[in-house]
Amino acid sequence: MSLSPSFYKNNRQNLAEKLEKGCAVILYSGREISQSLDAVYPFFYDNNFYYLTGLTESEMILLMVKDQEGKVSEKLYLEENDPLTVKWVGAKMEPEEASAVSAIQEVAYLPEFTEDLCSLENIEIYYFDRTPPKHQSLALEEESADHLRNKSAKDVGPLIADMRLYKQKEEIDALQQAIDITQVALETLLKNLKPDKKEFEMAALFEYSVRLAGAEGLAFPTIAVSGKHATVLHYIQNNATMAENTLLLLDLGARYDGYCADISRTYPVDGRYTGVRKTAYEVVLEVQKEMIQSYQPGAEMKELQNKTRELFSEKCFSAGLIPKDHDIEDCYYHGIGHSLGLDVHDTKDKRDYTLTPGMVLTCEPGIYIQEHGIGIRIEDDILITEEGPVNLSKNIVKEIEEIEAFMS
Ligand SMILES: [Mn+2]
Repeated sequence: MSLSPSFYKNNRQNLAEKLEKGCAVILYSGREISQSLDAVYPFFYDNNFYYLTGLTESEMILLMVKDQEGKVSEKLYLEENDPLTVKWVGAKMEPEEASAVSAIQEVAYLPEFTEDLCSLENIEIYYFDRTPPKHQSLALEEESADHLRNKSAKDVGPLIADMRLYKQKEEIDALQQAIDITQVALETLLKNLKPDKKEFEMAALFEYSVRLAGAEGLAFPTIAVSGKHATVLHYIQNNATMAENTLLLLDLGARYDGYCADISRTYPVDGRYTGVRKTAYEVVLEVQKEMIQSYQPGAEMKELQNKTRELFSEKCFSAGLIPKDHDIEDCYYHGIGHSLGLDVHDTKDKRDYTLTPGMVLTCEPGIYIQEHGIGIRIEDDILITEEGPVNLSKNIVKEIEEIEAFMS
């Protein structure tokens, strides 16, 4: 998995342009984390490292230097394969393979990193990635730490976050693939949705179908929650039996070439929307459609949030779901959307966006009413363009008649 080498090369060039003269950037792919004895947690590479290299293995370092004249050089460092580890867990990438993926010409083994770093002259500013998680930050050798003493250290995270917020053609294609695979897997799930099954059967079926359809895995742990537990936003126990006359709230997504789909749908366990569940579903669907239309260039995330609140207040009251003086925050207590990309909640340090062409944002209004024991969320992934919003997940069923027909 990875996009074209020129994509990563361009990203590095764009980053280099943002840097001042006389600085170096040090990025690290991450380390394997021990789970217990000789078992390790599944490794997940640093997304900023991936964005600049396309590489997904542990213990890789990228060193970029912009000298006092503004000349940029880049070099990649890899762990050397040792024959015993190769026998047990397989070989890691060799320099020529890593070079082919990343379009980085100079590739060496890790011990050279310390040497190269310590021999840098006239470089006073060092950029590190301070994006969480902390346990993935690079641990420097003592010599390197000595070399860096009295130099200025900066965070490269915000610079890369600014770039990642705007999606390029190849990234949108990857997101579309992730969404299309999510659709296929969701349809398999929907065909098998019935009362008396367990929530985890639905989650497992989705996860199996996603892999089968060609994704490398999940964008995030699948949420499959029925009935009254659906008022818990990130419920991932998924162990209840699904009852008749309840809804199943699904929040899930496939990951493709590193890019995440993030889709929510709320389906009737027994194939029919009835009673208060139907009323509430209609309200959420109406609000969602109206909000998608509001995803126009120039709109502010804060305004969109306020507008969602107002729409819900008005519609929930007129549908008889809540009393007039009810605080809507009791039933709608999350954001209308977030940026989507290599991370599901992409580019953490930038949440107050002005919507701009090239951004991909989720639109996910939801209501959660304790009194009725219901939670409903509908989420699509929206590309902002000059011509207005483009719903990348428009083919995933959400109209009542379509869903009921599909399940019958
Ligand atoms: Mn989301």
